[in-house]
Amino acid sequence: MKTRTYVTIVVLAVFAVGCEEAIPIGPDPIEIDVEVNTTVINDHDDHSGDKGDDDSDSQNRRPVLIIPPDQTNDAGDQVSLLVRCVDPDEDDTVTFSASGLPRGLQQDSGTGLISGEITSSSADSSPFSPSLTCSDGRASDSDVFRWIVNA
Ligand SMILES: [Ca+2]
Repeated sequence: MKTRTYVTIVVLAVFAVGCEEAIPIGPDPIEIDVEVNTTVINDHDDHSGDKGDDDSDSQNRRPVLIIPPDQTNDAGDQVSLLVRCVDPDEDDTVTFSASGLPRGLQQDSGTGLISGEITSSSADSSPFSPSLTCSDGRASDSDVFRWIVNA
C-alpha cells in the first residue's frame, strides 16, 4: 500500500506542473526562434537579388585594345594599319578613337583601320605618340604607341 500511494503522488505532481506551466510557456520561444530564422533568410535573399541587378551592369567586361607595335614611316607614305580590339562579351560592339596621329592619317571608328598619306610636314613633329582608345560604350581601354616619321 505504501508503494502505490507514493507512485500516485509523484505522477500527479509531475502532471500538474506539466499542464499548468510547461505547456503554456513552452511553445512561445520555439515560434520566436522560427520567425527570427525566417527573417534572416529573407534578408539574405533580398540582398543577393539587389546584387544580381547591379552585377548585370558591372559584369560588363572591358574591351582590350591590342596596341600596334611602334611604327616607322617616311613622309608621303601611304599607311594602312589595322588596330584590333577584343571584347570578351560576344554581343558588344567596340568603337575606336585616336589622337596624336601623324598628320594625314585618321582612324575609322568602326573598323579601327588607320589609313591615309603621311604629310611631308609630319617629319618635323616626329616622333609621335598616338593615343588609341576602344570602347564598348560602358568601358574602354587606351594605350599609347610610338610613330616615327622620317623626312
Ligand atoms: Ca564588354
